[in-house]
Amino acid sequence: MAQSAVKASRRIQVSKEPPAEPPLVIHTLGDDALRQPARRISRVDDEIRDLARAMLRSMYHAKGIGLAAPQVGINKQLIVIDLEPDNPDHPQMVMINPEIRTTGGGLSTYEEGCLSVPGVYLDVVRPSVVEVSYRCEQGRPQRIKADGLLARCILHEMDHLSGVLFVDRVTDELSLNEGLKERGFERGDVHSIA
Ligand code: K1U
Ligand code: ZN
Repeated sequence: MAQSAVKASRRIQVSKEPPAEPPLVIHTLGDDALRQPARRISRVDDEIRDLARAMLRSMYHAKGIGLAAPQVGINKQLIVIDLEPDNPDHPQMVMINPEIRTTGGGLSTYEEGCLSVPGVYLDVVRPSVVEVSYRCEQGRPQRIKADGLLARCILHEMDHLSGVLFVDRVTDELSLNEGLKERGFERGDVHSIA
C-alpha cells in the first residue's frame, strides 16, 4: 500500500448521512453496561479506528452530537463528538483515553440530553471551560482547551467513561422525577451525586 493510503486509513472521516440501521445498539438508563468504569486503551490500532467509525455512524443515526463507548456496551475509554452533524465540513473528533487537566471559567447551567436517556432534557451545572489531554485516532497525544458546547459535551462524554450519567447530576428533584416518569425510566436507576 502507498504511504498516503496507509495514512488515510488511519484517519477517521465517515459519511454524516444517517444510516438506515445503526451499526451499534445504544444502551439505556437501567442497563448495567452504563455503570462500569471504562478501561484505558493500550494500543490505538485498526480495531479501535473501526470502533470509532461505527460509533460515529451510530451517533448520526441517533441524531446526537457525542457518544461514548460504554453507551454501546464497550468498556473502553473512547469518545466521539461532532457538534455540527448537519455540516459536512465540520470535523469529527475522536478522543482516546481523555484526561481532564484543568477546569475553570466558573460554572454554567445547560439543558442536557443523552442518547442513553432518550427524550429527557434537564438542567445540569458543570465547569464552563475544560482542558483535556487525549490521544487521537492515529495514537498521537493531543491537548485541547474547550468552552461552550464543546466543553459541555466533552464533560458529559467523559462522565460516561466513569459510569456517570447526566441525570445523576440533576439537582432539581421534581423535574428529574417528572422527566423520567414521562419517558418510562425508573428513579431507582439514577445514582444521584450529592
Ligand atoms: O452522550 C450522549 O448521549 C450524546 C449527547 C451529548 C450531549 C448533548 C447535549 C449536552 C451534552 C451532551 C447527545 O447528543 S443528546 C442529543 C442532543 O441533546 C442534541 C442533539 C443535537 C444537537 C444538540 C443536542
Ligand atoms: Zn450521554
